[in-house]
Amino acid sequence: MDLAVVTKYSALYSKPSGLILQYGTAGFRTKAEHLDHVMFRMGVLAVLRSKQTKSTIGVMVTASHNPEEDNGVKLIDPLGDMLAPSWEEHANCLTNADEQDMLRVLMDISQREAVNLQQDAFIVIGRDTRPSSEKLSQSVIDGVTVLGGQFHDYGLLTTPQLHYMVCCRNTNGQYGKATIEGYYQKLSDAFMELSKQASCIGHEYKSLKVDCANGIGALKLREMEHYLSPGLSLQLFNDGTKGKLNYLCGADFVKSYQKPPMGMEMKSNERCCSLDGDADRIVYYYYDVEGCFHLIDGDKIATLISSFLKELLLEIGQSLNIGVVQTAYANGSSTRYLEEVMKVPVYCAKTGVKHLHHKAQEFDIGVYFEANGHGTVLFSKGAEAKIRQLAKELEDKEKKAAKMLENIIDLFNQAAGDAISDMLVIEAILALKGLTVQQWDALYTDLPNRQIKVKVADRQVISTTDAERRAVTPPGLQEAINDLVKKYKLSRAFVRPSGTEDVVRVYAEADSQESADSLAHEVGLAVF
Ligand code: 16G
Ligand code: ZN
Repeated sequence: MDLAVVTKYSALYSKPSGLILQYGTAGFRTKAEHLDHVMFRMGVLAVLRSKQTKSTIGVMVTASHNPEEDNGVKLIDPLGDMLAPSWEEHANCLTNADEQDMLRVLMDISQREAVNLQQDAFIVIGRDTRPSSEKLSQSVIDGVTVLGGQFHDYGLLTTPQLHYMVCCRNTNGQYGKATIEGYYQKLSDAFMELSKQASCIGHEYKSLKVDCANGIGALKLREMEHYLSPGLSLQLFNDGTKGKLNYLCGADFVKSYQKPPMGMEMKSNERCCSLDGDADRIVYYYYDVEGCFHLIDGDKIATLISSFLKELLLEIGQSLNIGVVQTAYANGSSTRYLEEVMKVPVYCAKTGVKHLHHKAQEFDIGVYFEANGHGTVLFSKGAEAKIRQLAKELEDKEKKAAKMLENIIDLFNQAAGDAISDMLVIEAILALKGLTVQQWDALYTDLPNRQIKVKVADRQVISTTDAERRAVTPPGLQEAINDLVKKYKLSRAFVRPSGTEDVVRVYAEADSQESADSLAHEVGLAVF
């Protein structure tokens, strides 16, 4: 195979002059019309990565919660996880190379990574429902085939479903079958088993209202619905038949604005949830009888899940260690509750799923969630084997607990945070524990908080340490934040450059909403 063949075709996918993009926390993202060359080149890069790892690699075309006009692409590594950091660098070099430098960059990557160009390559591709996604995924396919790579195009898929497919294909089907039916079957089997256990206890599933952000989640939940019947009945809103993707709806909107999505019919005390545009995030919420809106974010999801897992481990008498991984955005009340009431160790990682995922791999059971609703639970190989063995060996109450744990393992998508899988886990836990959404919400009270964005000339002048909780540069900024924080009770604030937008993000929390708002505002001014 000769790399020069790439240059023959790449001119067809011309790079807008002067455009420089960075493979950020979730791959490349920008306006869809600027992405043709990126897609072609990422198809080529996926082939090199596949040859190097002798594994199937995934390419997902999506811009998640971004506006419909945007798009993006990310590569999925052999175990279904995010692309290795050294290859993110290669992705940057390749994407930003001028046409005449393409061959040199490709040769450089192949040499440095010792890629055997004669090795076979296999790529799987998925895309979200954006109008631009179909054409852009065709450009990925062109990049794959130009280097002789084989591929399977799954077409419309949620991001976590593609992670699942990659994981299945590289583990000889041990993780599951690499088809959409395989995914539905695996999750619904585990869910229905838990459902039986819940009805033994006398609790039934009820219906759940789901805001699908006018995205892929709606299509996939429609396909999955009959697998869940007669367990859970779903009422889908913002299913893409009328509204625009992510516009005034979806998990990111609900979390950021702390209000319900447009188009959702909510009655008081009804359990509702929102997915984001590629269905890897979920948040829950409800209106109380006084008409007050309550958001149940990723922190409270992590708390519900880890307390349930801890209870089950106690019942089976195993001292497997559980760790919870959060980011700096985690509400201070959640961290305090986990550490002081639940006595679970909590760790803070940098924003972006790859950082949390990495840290969570250190535990027998690693629970990780970002406050924005992105997360999952990882079980170490040893912990999983132990639990499966106990589910066979134990008796009575202990056996039941071990079986529940076994089903929970199968219900989680361990390759990536997955809104559909997380939703089913949450629904199962609520039913098994007989908890209402209000009781879940009452575990602790969130500290009032505020997030704002600040536009600056160069956001990279801000650098941080301590998992983004402290600013290192520019000089004096952290001292200024410290002084402002001292003015308020129960307060905390930090700043960080966004990895997906050209802005600096400011987070503040304090004992009242007024205090959180004014602390965020004052810290925002200090950033200039
Ligand atoms: C991306 C990340 C998400 C993170 C967000 C932060 C993945 C798959 N997605 O969407 O986890 O919360 O970026 O965005 O890692 P920001 O850097 O603009 O604040
Ligand atoms: Zn997403």
